[in-house]
Amino acid sequence: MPTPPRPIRNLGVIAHVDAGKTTLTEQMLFLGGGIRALGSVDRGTSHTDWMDVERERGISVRSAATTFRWRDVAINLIDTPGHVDFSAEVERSLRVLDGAVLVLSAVEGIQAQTVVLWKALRAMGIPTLLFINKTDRMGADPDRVLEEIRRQFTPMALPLPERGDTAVPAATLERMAEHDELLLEYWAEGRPVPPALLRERMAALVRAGTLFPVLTGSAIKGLGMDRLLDAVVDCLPAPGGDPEGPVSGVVFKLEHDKIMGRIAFVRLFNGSLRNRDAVANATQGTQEKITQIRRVFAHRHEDTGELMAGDIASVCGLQARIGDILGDPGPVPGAFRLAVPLLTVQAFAAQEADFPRLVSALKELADEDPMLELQWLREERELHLRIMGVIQMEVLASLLRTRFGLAASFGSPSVIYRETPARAGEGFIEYTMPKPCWAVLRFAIEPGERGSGVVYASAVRDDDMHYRYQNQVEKTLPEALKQGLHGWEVTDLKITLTAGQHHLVHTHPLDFAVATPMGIMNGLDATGTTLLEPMVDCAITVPAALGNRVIGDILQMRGSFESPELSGEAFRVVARVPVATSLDYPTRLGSLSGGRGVLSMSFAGYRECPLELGATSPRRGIDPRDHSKFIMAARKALQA
Ligand SMILES: Nc1nc2c(ncn2[C@@H]2O[C@H](COP(=O)(O)OP(=O)(O)OP(=O)(O)O)[C@@H](O)[C@H]2O)c(=O)[nH]1
Ligand SMILES: [Mg+2]
Repeated sequence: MPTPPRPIRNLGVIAHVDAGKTTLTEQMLFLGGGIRALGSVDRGTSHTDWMDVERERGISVRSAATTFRWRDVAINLIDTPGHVDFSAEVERSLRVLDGAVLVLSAVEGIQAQTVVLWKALRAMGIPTLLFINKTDRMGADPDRVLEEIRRQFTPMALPLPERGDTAVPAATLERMAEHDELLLEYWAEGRPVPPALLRERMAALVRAGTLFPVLTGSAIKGLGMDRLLDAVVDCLPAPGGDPEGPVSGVVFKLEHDKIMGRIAFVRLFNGSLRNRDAVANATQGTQEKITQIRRVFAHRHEDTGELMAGDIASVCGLQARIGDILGDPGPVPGAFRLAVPLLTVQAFAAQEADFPRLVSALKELADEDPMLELQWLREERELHLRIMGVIQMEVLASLLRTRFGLAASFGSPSVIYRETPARAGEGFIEYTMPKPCWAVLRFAIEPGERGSGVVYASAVRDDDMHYRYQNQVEKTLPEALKQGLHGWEVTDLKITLTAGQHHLVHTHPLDFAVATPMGIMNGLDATGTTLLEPMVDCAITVPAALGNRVIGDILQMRGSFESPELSGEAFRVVARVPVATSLDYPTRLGSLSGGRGVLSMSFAGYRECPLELGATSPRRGIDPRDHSKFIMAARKALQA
């Protein structure tokens, strides 16, 4: 029986857009013998950017997973996209990594998305190597970037000593000694540390997430690649997990194959899977059947027939969605939210006759990627999707064309607002008619802090309202909060169930699911709601002469900014602006600055917005405030 090659590294390459991740990946595949000839992102021939739209645009859109070898270690490498529109891909990949290479440019240094990614890596405790790329470019200054990293990220970012190095800088040793007792002894006694010991302690500190080795090089010229790969093998952890244990895995990526259909990329944390195994999909509550397990190399795959704990492979036969958990959810790390879709957009078929095909194509795409949250309004014949940005729209159009042979277009995107209670208030519902039914609920609703989401508690005793009815209220809340007074999702609030009553005879099992939306809407009517709009942080760099113009733009977009900086010929400012007013700013800045402006954006949460500057969304379905109609519809839906 074939056993997967061990040891393994599950490695992610992560960075701001254009930092050189795919170029670096190409070099690693080449050195690892995975490919015979180097491809290039600029000529559209790299191995991991294989989608048409990736090759046309020269950016990565999907995470790509491939395996190669370095010093007898199998490296499962995930090349992630850097563009913020595709943050969801990064988010999904982060869940399955044991280690990461965070790439920075030796010219641009830390960029907006680099900060976001660094925070995510630290929050998830993923051991990280830092690679300062593009040292061949004019204006490259790796020392300055290292200083930036130390100042903004961590003082524990240390240049990795060369293998042959015997003397480690005293400052480096001192830093390490703060976290390592053995090294502390050497340092205190002023004794030189044997190089082998030093390397071993260093690796241990990296694996503990305490130390962050910094390497430099040029991916395009293939400089610094061997050292980086050595560091991956020497310093980053091998996966744990017991192949004999109960199965536990997660689907982090889906591909579509003309013959095989849906192919799921699975990282297994525990247990083993084999061809023809049945496996429980814990997320969907279904049983799935595996038809084939493959290991993916740069441009071929091998039918390995088996996947063992700690490893990554592609699995055919599953109907899973991205993010689904197979088997035991216990060992699977939670997902770290990098971004949420901020825009909604309507899709149109170029030929009216293609509408039904467009519906089924988008259903298939949304089934693979739940983030799209496809809404099909049958009566209106409308299709709405949630997206991160305009580039994602182009990608969807291209997918519809290449995979489904469909010509489709999208309307102009509109912002997804939210709502939050304007003040504290109470919601009440007595659902006792038309019989048979009995559910009485009283809620206290209070505004919560920005970003706090929905906090729910019950202050009702079991005797008054059976706990399974209380559970039903809690389960119904997300649906009840999907549309507030202005049609947007209601968030940042505290809801307390202060009173509730069931009836021993009259209460029907689903009465509280019908009553909850009515009680909540009654409460929102009492509190009123404030509109919230999504914001982005923009780091803008332009030639000094354009500084005033940019400040004017920021104010006009209803933005605010902090301490603009002038260094030499460059004007730099960090601004926070509404998504609604800044959608086309990348294009506007481009033409204003003749392409010399640099702009990076990252999501900065939601903030209050006057209703007249925002928008309302038409209600879908029946308003729970229209009790008789709502009750009829809800009963019918719940019975179905
Ligand atoms: N001069 C120089 N250019 C590089 C280097 N590495 C990458 N590039 C160039 O930088 C651009 C972006 O490279 P990619 O490898 O596509 O960057 P990426 O990080 O994968 O980009 P996304 O996946 O779209 O976020 C291309 O034009 C590369 O040729 C390098 O070391 N030196
Ligand atoms: Mg790329």
